[in-house]
Amino acid sequence: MIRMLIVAAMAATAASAQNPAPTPEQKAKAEAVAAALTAADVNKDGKWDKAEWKAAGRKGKGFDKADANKDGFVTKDEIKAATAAKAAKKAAKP
Ligand SMILES: [Ca+2]
Ligand SMILES: [Ca+2]
Repeated sequence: MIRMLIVAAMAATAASAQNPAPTPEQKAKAEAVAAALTAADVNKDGKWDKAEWKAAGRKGKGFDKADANKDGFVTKDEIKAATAAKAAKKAAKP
């Protein structure tokens, strides 16, 4: 398990160093999340605050996870990073 995580981490590092473009699956996921973000972005500031996040039916815990810089907003970039991290974690599982 640990070895697989290391391999996944190395693969993610190599991918970001050599090929910054996400996989089609990651891209589709990120776009789906971005579309959901646009729909839930009530005040149209291009990011989610916690109220908007919860209004979209998401859990507060997920918000805290996605808000990487802890500024109280989740941006599309943070969504992308969280989606990629989730995909990498999933890929590491057998
Ligand atoms: Ca907003
Ligand atoms: Ca943030």
